[in-house]
Amino acid sequence: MSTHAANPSAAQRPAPSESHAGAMFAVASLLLGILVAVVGFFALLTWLDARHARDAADRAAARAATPPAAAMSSTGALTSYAGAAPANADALASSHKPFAAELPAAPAGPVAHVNLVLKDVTVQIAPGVKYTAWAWAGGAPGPVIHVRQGQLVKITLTNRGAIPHSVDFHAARVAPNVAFGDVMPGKSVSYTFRANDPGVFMYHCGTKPVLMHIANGMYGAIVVEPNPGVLPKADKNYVLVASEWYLDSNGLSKPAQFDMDKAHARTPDWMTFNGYAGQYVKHPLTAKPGELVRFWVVDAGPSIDTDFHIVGTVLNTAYPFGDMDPGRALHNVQTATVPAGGGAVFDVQIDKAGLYPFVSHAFAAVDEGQVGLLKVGHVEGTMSH
Ligand SMILES: [Cu+2]
Repeated sequence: MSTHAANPSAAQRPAPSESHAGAMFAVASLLLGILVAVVGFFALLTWLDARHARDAADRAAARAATPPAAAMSSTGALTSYAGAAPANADALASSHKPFAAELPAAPAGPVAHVNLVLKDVTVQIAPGVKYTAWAWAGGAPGPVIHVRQGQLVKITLTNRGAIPHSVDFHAARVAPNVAFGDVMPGKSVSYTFRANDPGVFMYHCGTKPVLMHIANGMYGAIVVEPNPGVLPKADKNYVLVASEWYLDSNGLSKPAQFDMDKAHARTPDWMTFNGYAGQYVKHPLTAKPGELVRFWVVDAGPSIDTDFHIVGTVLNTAYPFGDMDPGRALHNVQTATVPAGGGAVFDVQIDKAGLYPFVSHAFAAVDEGQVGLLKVGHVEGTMSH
């Protein structure tokens, strides 16, 4: 042990000797040497680690490039039938009777009786495009149901299809294992719930595989009208149910059926409001200038959100996610997302006469049919977006 270090007074010397400076230099050099060695060691570790990571990445990439035979699905080679149309598509679009978007009246009295009858039917989802659907009351979406907040809703589901089905109401707070169970072909089942939550909600078949049952047309909307005085009175009320269709053929010569690979890849052939591509382009919804128009929108999916937008105006009031508390509403927004399995309500007031397209502004959806027109005032002609 150095006497300098052992003697506290040594560190206080005003002028250290030559030998002391030399010792300090030697110690500093040693420390520097150790530091270089340590830094070098960690650099080596880092390099090894990076090389290991790169090797792992290379191995993963190689695995991805050569998947085992069982995992080799047709993803990436799916055939799209988007836009398939017969020569007389325009005439068919004109003669098509559009799904009634007008909100029906809510039943009077304390109980709302809802009868849903399920059938296997062939529906049209675009001009000349047929699809083998599982649907309620003859089409997809199922009937628009309108009840008042606080009403008791009595659901009766009758299965006239070939396989078991069920019905799940998003407006209900009930034990799903009790209420939403499967109904065998030829049978009926009933359950009740109190519609305490206002808004617009999806209902759908919840039988496995749910993706297939929804995609095949087993969905609809229920509007639970908020208590009187909560919302400003609307002059027009329209209900739109957005959905996707996944086809195994173009559906022109024979009805198309569900394609699970496309549904998993979320690459629909058609996307619609109320089940039929572009039906409100040929048959616009209407309003007078200055009227308050309320859209009750559900996105049935099964998998893709709807980004609701009206071209040429701004949504005066949006009730996102169907939360009908006016204190939480949004004002003057351009586009609002309605999630798959969710709902939202939009109020618009348009002063200038014209044709105003309503779309999902995720624009692939427009190309695939999720577009309609709101015709304000007396306007000639039509347009699509
Ligand atoms: Cu079903």
